[in-house]
Amino acid sequence: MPLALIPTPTHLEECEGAPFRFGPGTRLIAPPELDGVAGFVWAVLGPLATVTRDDGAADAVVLRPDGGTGEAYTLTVDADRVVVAGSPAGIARGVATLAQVSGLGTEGAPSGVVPALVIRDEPRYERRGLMVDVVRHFYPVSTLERVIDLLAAYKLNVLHLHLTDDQGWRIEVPGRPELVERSGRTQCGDGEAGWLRTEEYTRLVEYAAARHIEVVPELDVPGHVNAALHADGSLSPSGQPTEAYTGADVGFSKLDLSLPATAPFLADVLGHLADLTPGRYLHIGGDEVHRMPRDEYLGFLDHVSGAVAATGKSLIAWQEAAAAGLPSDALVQLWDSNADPAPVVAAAQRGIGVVLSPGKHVYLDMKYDADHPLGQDWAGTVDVRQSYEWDPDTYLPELPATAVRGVEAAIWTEFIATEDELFSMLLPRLVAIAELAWSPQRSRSWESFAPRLAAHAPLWTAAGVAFHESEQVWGRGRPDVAVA
Ligand code: TNX
Repeated sequence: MPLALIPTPTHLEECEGAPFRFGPGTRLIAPPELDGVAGFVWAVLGPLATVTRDDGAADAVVLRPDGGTGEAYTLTVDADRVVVAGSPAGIARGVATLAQVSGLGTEGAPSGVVPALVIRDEPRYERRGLMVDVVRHFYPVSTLERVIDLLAAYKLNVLHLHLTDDQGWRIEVPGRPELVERSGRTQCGDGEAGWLRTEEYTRLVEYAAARHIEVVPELDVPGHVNAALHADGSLSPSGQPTEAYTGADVGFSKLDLSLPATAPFLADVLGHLADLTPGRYLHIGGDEVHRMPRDEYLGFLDHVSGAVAATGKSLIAWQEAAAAGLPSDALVQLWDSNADPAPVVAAAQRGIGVVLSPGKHVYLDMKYDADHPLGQDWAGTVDVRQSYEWDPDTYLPELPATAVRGVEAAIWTEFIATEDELFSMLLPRLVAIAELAWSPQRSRSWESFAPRLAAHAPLWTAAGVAFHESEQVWGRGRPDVAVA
């Protein structure tokens, strides 16, 4: 079987010469500005002796910054050396490719032998992400680090964390300890949840940054706020804390900007999230506010837009917010395959970028098939092929292709509880979406992708993460699939 690279690279040339072999003497040559990436390199290639200066000797993996920006990279392998060239972010993507070419030989087993080749590669979209709902069920740092490892392995570059909702509040805010103390332990059902302490969140952001992955925190307002109203009675018109909520309904809670406590609450939380965020964006939610008159909703979004601008960040919001007068540096995230997309198209015509998360393709809380025990099906069932076979540039024909800034998968966790359940919903569909978001449309096909995907299963097993053996990929209908 040929090299089973995912995402398939823009340009790949396999060369005639002898392969490179990792051995006990193999050194890593990484200039000091790549310090942050070195930890990632060791994690995927093993603990190589590392030096900062290139003396030109053989038996080396060379990380070579080329002064560029963006995520393009070149990977050149011959018998003597492996060279990964690009910007620091590009080098991180090239290292992910190197991990695959040295791990997946013809038998699909890790070999440490890298065939002579030249790969020149760059992403199709600038934003390629995953949203994880850590509210409906909570996942600790250890699980989220494993999720980041998965993103890095498949060249995704955004982890969007849904941190607040009706059922719980998952992030400490200085001066407002009641948010986690009163609302940190609840989630959907009766299990005990938890929250991310400031040090934990910071550690997670650093772990992601070493892999050139941006963490986007989401404060979901003005709806999905029962956990805040339960923690702080002054945010409710009655002045009394609401009851805790552990069901799976949406759309019943809201913030009230006419209360004196509301604006300071927003300023404090957004200010803190901005302090924790090296990236450019904060996500302000804006979805499913079913009990608020339209004018009030639009006024609220004006206020939040100002509050985000005051932090120096730009905002991202779910598609409902497209109807508001969002600033031109905002992004909107399309999710509801059943809703009228006209406001999103109109916002794009005003220059606002769009991230595509269409439920019927990339909502990874949807069941694989009607009998699947986990998740839900309001956007339909979503098997691997349904995640893979669509074109973001033409998904909304009215949307100018330049407005499409990227693709983000989402996993909502009302009906997904354990880490194994989480990974079995991510894998293998997230890997399909990673290829969709990185590789040119013309070089993708399901027929090429399915056997490559099957060849990756041993890597997931080696990483100790669960996956769903979809019939579409591993079924008896595909006798040509080589599984190691
Ligand atoms: C819609 S997608 C929601 C979430 C639910 C999800 C379940 C979006 C912006 N809002 O509150 O968890 O459906 O699939």
